[in-house]
Amino acid sequence: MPESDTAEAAAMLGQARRVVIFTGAGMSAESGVPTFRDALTGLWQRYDAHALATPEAFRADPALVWGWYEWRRCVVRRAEPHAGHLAVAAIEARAPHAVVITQNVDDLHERAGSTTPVHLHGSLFAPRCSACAQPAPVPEGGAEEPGEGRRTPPPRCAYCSAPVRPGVVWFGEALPQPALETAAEEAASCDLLLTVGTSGLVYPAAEIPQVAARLGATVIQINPQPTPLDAVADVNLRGPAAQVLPALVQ
Ligand code: BV8
Ligand code: ZN
Repeated sequence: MPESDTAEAAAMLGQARRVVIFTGAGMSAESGVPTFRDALTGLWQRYDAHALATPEAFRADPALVWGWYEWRRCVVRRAEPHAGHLAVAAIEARAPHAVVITQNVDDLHERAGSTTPVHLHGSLFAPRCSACAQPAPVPEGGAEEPGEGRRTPPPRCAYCSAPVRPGVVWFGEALPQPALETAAEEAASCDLLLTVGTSGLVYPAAEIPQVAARLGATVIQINPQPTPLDAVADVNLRGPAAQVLPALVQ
């Protein structure tokens, strides 16, 4: 990746007044949290993430779906934020106004010091009742590396004893309105959007960088691979988040 691109991106970032940092699963990859499309490694690989991350899958086999999320929470608990997460927190602290908008359901941005990232797709750490929506306690520990795609029966709601579900947004479910509204407002009013580690394929989240570009914001992309966001990026930094992000805040 040309040094000049990194220097140009760092200069743009240093002059920006209102910054959005939009992150996807690639942001967590170097912390050892598999990207969504790779989130079915090992013994889970017989399943398709897009099929498993749905209300239908949970209704059909709550123990399988709950077991998958338990395993993912266990992976996140063992993971550490990397230098890229710390760089994002530094950008937030330095810019006159900055907000992290993430599609990720892990807590690595929080653990790196980012203040209140907007979670468009919920969190692994906010289970709730599948019927009355009461928040449920986060189970201690998580499934060890699963055996046969290890089934773990979900806990029962303390109020209505319906099964507890993961606090994430599944395919076919609406995104939380407050998060979506905040994200849309921030994208519409920012002068720079930094998109990191997203394939830009999942909607409506994928509209966020497009709104910013359409309304004249500078868009910087960090991704080792080409994505549909190449078309709107003013600067395309072809590299991994943990390497590229720290170079932007030196
Ligand atoms: C909804 C939580 C309607 C669960 C997730 C048009 C408009 C609206 C909806 C649709 C539409 N077209 C299609 C839809 C339906 C669907 C959709 O978008 N489908 C896709 C597959 C086409 N959208 C929905 O269903 C949404 N709901 O629209 O509901 C509605 C409205 C009103 C009322 C009722 C219903 C809900 C979508 C949210 C689904 N939940 N996550 C969980 O995690 O289990 S999405 C999930 O997939 C992730 O959160 C993530 O957002 C997404 C994957 O995207 P990425 O984050 O980009 O990750 P990915 O693995 O794809 O890519 C990783 C990238 O990182 C790659 O580019 C790679 O190159 C890069 N990378 C790798 N290593 C690194 C790196 N980058 C930097 N550094 C590295 N080291
Ligand atoms: Zn309940």
